[in-house]
Amino acid sequence: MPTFSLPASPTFQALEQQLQQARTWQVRDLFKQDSGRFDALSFEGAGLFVDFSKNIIDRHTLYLLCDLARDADLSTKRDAMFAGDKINQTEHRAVLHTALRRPAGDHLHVDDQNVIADVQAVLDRMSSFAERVRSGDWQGHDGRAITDIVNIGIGGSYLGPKMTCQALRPFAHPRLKTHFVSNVDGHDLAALLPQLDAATTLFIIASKTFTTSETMTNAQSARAWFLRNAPESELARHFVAVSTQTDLVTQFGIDAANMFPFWDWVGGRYSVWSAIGLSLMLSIGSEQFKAFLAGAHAMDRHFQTAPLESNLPVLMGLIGIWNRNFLGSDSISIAPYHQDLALFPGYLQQLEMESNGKRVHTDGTTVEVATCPVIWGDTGTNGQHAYFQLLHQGTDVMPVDFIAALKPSHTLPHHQERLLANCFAQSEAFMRGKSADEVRSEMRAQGIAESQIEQLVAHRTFPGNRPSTTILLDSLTPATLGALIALYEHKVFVQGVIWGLNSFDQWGVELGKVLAKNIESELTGAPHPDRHDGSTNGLIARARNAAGKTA
Ligand code: G6Q
Repeated sequence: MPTFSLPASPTFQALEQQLQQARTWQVRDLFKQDSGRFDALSFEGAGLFVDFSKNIIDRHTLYLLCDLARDADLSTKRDAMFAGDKINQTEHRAVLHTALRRPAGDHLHVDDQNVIADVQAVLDRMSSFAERVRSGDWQGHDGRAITDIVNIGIGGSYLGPKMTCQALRPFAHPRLKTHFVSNVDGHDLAALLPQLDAATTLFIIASKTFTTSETMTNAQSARAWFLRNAPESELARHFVAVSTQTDLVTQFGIDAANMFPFWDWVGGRYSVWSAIGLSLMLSIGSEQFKAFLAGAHAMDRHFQTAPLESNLPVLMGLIGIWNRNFLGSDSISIAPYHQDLALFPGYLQQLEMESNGKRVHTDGTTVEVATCPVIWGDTGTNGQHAYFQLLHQGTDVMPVDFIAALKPSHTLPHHQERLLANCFAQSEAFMRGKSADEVRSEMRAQGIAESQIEQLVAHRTFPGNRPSTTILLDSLTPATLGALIALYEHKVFVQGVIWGLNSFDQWGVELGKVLAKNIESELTGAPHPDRHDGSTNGLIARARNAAGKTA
């Protein structure tokens, strides 16, 4: 299939013309002119409600953007992903995280193998293991039940499990504490180990390749710590693995019976739905984990079947293209108004920036337009008291994704109304702004002197017209969390298609890994100044001095 080029597409000129008009719009005026705007520009699917109406768009903009998606043959490319075509061309792999959430009994053949049956077989094994640990039937070496689960993994083998365990903490098993160690920095593991009792701790070594330096270093240190506290014969009760590499897992000393496999067609950042989600299943139980998968599957079905014009991931992706490539914004702030989603912005950083942070098309030619914006953010209301100043009055316009649940999972009075009021007020303020005249009359009403008003008026003016999208969940449950993550996954897919990228490789993380290996050998052995520049040699020398090594 030929690579799509955004500027060469038939609809590009029409969108450029639309942009000329859009530059004259004030969204607050569009609401006054069109009483049906909210209903026309908000959509529902898979249990989520998404309000796009505070973006700098009108109905015709969406119509043109959907034409752009048709130019790019989005539907055919989407169907190819779901069918298991090898769309990750640089790694010759299918991209089938969607198969991980399909119902038992479905069929999907990849290389003559029914992958749904394989997925279900692993899910069954995970479920029976999780239920044994949760019930206390799986015991540590002195006969006590497991109390602490430690997931050792990094990147995609860390961010998803940690984010989802936190998001679903109201569903967590009361006896099981879940911990995550990812950083090769020994401060990470060293801070955790004193809190653990080896006899009641279960380590999950989560690594697709089982060669990742950070994970293997932490796994070896955890193993050594365990063996200082328990006999080697007990290792099998306390270490399990999630990987695609049986040989490496057994070489490490983990029983193959305690390894939960997955497949090369599951990308790291799309792997929380696979056995990589074992820590989540241990925490919330297999039934809730299946509800999480079902929520994502509902979003998959919506993405596959809803018309482009009301398809949530399609519209979210296309409005992101409009903001990035036409209106020129270069970052998106993610603002979850739900404390349990505190790690969601960080999770999306990997999902979006590792997937679409690229500068060549699938055929190796250079992309002519800007690709993935910077993704960042923190929970509301905390962000309001920190960096929202810049979002309201800074020189750059940064779209915001607000995410909120209508019903809380706590029972404290007053909090929820205040939380939602803040969420809705922020999107209103970004859109509406406050004109100089409004500032003046407000200050006059407060009896402030004219001279003081004129001193302050520019400071107290808000430009407004700053775009945002609001995503509402009924409440944060395994099903709605699954749908929310899948919404963003498919948004990333849509944008990858429009930019003509392979969203499923990550060659950009390789160079640093190779250089780190060389430098490590120079920190432990002899230096090789011929390999480096003056700065890198200088830094290596300082580290060697600090460690007492001679030049
Ligand atoms: C994600 C990347 C990356 C990966 C980690 C961990 O898409 O591939 O974040 O998940 O590098 O890899 P392993 O699971 O192989 O240890």
